[in-house]
Amino acid sequence: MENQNYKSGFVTLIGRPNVGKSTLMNRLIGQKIAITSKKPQTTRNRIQTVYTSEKGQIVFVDTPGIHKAKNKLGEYMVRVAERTFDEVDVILWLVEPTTFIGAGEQHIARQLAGARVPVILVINKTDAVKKEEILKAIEAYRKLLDFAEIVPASALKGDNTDTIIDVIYQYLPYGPQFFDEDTITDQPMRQIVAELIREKALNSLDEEIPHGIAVSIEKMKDRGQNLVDIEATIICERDSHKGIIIGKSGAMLKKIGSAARYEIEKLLEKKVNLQLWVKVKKDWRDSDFLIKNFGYDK
Ligand code: GDP
Ligand code: K
Ligand code: MG
Repeated sequence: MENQNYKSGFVTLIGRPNVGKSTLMNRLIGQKIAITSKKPQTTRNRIQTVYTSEKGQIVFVDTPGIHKAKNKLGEYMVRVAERTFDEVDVILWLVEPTTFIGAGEQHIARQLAGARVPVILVINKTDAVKKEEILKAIEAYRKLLDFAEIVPASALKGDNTDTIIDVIYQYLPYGPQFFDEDTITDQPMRQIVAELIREKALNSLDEEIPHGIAVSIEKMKDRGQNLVDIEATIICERDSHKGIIIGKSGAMLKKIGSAARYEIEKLLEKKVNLQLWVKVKKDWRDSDFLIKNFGYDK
């Protein structure tokens, strides 16, 4: 039966790299779909997830951060983030809990000034600062743009994140249920697995290398008896990087592999036999073909 009070729509998460967009989305839907890390430009794709409740259905769109592009992959990532502005019902803009409004925020504010949809500002990472700082940040941002609402929260701890859901519902239009209740994401399982391996590599490796890596799944096959065989390749840009990723007697690759296996087993709820390889593909981030090939294409 049609429910007249049912609401549904699309909500995009935007903001500078590392403000916690992916952490917040995972928190709101209660499952880890988007990978997160301390490093900027962790999210490369546009990832859609679905939150369903009795009140309605919220489709979250997690985007790469908005930053200055240095290569084709970077340009692609910014395009993905900015294009979503016009396609959604509500914009969630995440910022750090400070009064310093930098060039990055100014740029986003200018982009949003013309937005036709409500913009909810989330002042994230409130767990990391004193209460006065949060109040000052709210005051500073209030002057920047005409926000529908300003919500302080901690995506990491889950503080006040329920309020974010309530506020979104307030601004979401009435509409039908788009997806069935079991739908969590539009990401194919292979892509999530590849991203989890990339996350473990990001967490284990030093600054320079991670930006230049991609992960490709060569094989993912259910062997029965609750066991899945996965073969994956970590692609990097230099021979020297390959050496670092493999590590002394393969120690680094082993570390990445066992951390990834643990998470993939949680995701698939099956035992995983994971084999990892490392390959060099020079300058793949400037190749349209390879960018598409690694699934960064929409
Ligand atoms: P994104 O680039 O905007 O998607 O940011 P991520 O979700 O990848 O998070 C970047 C870093 O900030 C990670 O190390 C997160 O653990 C951390 N982070 C995210 N939310 C919070 C928060 O509420 N509090 C604190 N202290 N750290 C957070
Ligand atoms: K990040
Ligand atoms: Mg992210």
